[in-house]
Amino acid sequence: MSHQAPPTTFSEGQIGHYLLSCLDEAARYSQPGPGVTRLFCSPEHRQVLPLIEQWMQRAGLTPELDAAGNLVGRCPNAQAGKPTLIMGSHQDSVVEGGKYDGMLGIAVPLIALEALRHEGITLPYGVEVVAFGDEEGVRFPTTLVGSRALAGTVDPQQLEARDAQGITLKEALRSFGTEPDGIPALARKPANTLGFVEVHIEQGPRLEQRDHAVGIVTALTGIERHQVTVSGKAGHAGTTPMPGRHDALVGAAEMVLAVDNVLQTTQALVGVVGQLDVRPNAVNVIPASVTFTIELRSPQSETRQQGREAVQVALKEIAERRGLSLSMDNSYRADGARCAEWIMQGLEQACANVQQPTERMFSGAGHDGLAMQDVTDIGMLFVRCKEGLSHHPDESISADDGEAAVRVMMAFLQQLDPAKCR
Ligand code: HGY
Ligand code: MN
Ligand code: MN
Repeated sequence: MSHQAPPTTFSEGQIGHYLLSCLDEAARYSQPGPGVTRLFCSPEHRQVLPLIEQWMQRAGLTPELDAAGNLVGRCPNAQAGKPTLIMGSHQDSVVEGGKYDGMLGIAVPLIALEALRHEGITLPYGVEVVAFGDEEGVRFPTTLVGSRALAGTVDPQQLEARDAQGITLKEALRSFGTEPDGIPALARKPANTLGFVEVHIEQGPRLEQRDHAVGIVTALTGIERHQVTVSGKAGHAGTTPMPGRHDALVGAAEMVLAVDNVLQTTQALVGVVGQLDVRPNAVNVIPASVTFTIELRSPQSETRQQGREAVQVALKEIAERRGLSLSMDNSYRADGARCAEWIMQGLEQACANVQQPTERMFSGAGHDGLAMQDVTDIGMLFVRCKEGLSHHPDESISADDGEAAVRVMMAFLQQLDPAKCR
């Protein structure tokens, strides 16, 4: 498949359209169906890599697939071991997601580097741009394996997590052509890492309300995920008397409402029950068991703990009253992250240099910075998205806003003084 050719000049207006055409192309690498579905270590993940490799080469980087399934582009200075700025975002999507969540943060820094290269500008420090393999955590109950590999914080237990087909994350990496035993060696050295800066769509309405193309992120929310299993007793839907049934789905339904009630009534806590599976899932059988996920999000870990405990009490009461058994296992937890003041100020300076008004803002979404905070200072630049919509096929950004993000990153990269990072 021939890839979108770069523009001959990176003049006003050209960059935005080039960016959107690159992202349109990347979106083709998806399972069939609405929007984009490209999961970790999937055929679609494999198929999109040559396109990203080409973007990296145009930016003057050498691409390499690492042991954790990340595609990493490094410039000669980074390869030579100079202090390195890491940029990038995730290649994976949710199910029937949009074109921009993740992939925008891979394309923007690469086009910024390509445009600087086009202008004959070389940077005095190293740069890496990473296409992280797994940030959404849709295929496996765990996530951030790619960025945790760079931070040196992958828990070997994560590699034993199984997808819906029972394949472990470790097996999936091996079938993908990488060797997960090599993950520990991927850890970056804090002393040699200048910082991690990610460009991402806002996935919310505030930039539209402010009528700003870009925003500076101050902090990322903390997230925890739990797998709940409710077990009752299967039986014949027509002959089993209603009283005395142990219907796992009716119990789970009451539990889902109880989770929602905790979320609605606990200050500064948000979340969702996003996945629910019924067994045996037959039209005329009383459900024997139900598994569902609970996500709790808050920048304060005490608030998440308060919510978690309230949920546990509520679910236990429902299970006992309905004669059901219950398990609730924590499958993922990431504390919130604060962005570094020097990166926020650097991005603000860059926005001023390219006449982009901007303000600071909190991220209710999690990102790879939740893992990268363990190895270096982090920062994020948000880009306006239409109606704040994300995790939806209609996710969209304008060419002008995309161009604004590229120009901010070009200015940020040119003004960055490695001696003054921290
Ligand atoms: O779920 C999130 O916050 C992110 O989109 N992975
Ligand atoms: Mn997402
Ligand atoms: Mn994302």
